[in-house]
Amino acid sequence: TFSERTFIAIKPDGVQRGLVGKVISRFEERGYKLVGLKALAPSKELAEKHYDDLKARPFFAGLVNYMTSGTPVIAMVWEGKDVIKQGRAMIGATNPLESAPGTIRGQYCISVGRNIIHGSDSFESAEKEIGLWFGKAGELVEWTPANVDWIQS
Ligand code: YYY
Ligand code: MG
Repeated sequence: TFSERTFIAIKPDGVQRGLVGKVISRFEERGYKLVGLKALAPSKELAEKHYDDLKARPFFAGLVNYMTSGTPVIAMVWEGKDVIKQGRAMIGATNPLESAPGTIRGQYCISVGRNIIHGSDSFESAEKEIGLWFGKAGELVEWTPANVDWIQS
């Protein structure tokens, strides 16, 4: 639907490598609307909750360490038509060696453990992740871009 929202995060490697603007530009230029944005160094508790479904996997501890390196993560909520699925397509496959050229991971990275960006994979995970990262009232903004009729019909 038009008001569908997804959680997108630029991971610490994406921030250190100066890719924040490029990632934001792709979503903006596609026609999606930014409704939440903040920089934060997530706690271990937040990182573990975020990746809760992967806690039995062998890479889990390393993944949490990487996310909680002390370098900030850029946490965002983007809104628009089919943004959950389209966001995943724009990001590319989890393993950057399998991400199509032109996707974010396919253009900017080569290692699954340093794949620079996160995107929600379903409506349920989007709801969970938005609540986890933007749980406080007033952190998300409802607004209407002036060009909305030129992007959505
Ligand atoms: O949603 P996505 O990020 O594309 O992949 P997930 O399967 O949810 O895994 C989350 C995160 O874990 C992935 O972005 C990198 C890391 N990871 C890993 O380090 N090694 C793997 N074999 C699989 C995933
Ligand atoms: Mg995932």
